[in-house]
Amino acid sequence: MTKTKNIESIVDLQHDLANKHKAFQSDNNNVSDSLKAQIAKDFDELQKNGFVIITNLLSESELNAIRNATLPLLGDAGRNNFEGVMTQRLYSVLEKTRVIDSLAVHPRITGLLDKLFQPNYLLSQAQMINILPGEAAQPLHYDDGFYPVPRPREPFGAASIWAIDEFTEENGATVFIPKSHMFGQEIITDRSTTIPLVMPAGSVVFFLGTTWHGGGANHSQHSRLAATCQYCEPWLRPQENFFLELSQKTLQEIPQQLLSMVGYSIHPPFMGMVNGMHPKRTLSDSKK
Ligand SMILES: O=C(O)CCC(=O)C(=O)O
Repeated sequence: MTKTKNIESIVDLQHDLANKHKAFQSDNNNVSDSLKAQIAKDFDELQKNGFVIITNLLSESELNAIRNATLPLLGDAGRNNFEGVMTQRLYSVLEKTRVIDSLAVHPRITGLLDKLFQPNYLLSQAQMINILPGEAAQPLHYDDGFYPVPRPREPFGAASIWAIDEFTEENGATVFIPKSHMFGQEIITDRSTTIPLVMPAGSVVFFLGTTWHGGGANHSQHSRLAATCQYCEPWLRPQENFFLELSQKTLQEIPQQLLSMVGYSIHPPFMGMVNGMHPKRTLSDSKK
């Protein structure tokens, strides 16, 4: 029989009360000193500019696997100029293919997320974005603006954009306003202070949910494919409803850390519960 826990005050409720399914902890014991140093350097850059570029993380064969699995799944172009009328977006990516799982939980990314957010932070959404030739620039925005809390403030979210094709100024590299994570409530439409994040295929830009950015115009003859993952604090509502999207088959196949990130985790003491229990208890078979 499990020992009964004694809650003396509200402070005790902030701790992990679960017996069996403890909070997901990134495996810091297996992180080498050089990886820790890289993550610390990336984090400093992120705090300074609101974004950090990490180059050449994916091999040519990984890039080809992502292209081969996702390009055939892309459908019509977007429904407005924010989605992009010349941009194809693939939603519910995790239910359709396993090829971006390792990007979502890449150690260079989770190392930064561990520093930014509370344990059991969540994936907020994942998408493929294919900007076609002729696309105009996307309106500037910041990604956690739908949480109605005035700026300046700490970010509630953060995101990665992975260059599956090379990002060039011509083909629609994402544009960013350096240091804009510190801006207040002003609405930015002027693009004169933006810079295009030119990077080789296989690189990623990671940025705060408060950093102003937007997709670039594609003046080239070729499409520009990217994979993007957005993350948020574990006490916020994610944009994508993974509970309705992901089948039991997918839940069995994805890595443990991703399972926690799509909502099979608890923000202590009870946020995320099912029938008073940890949500992992709803899983069939092995991960129960
Ligand atoms: O595709 C890009 O470069 C950026 C897209 C973006 O920021 C978005 O759709 O929210």
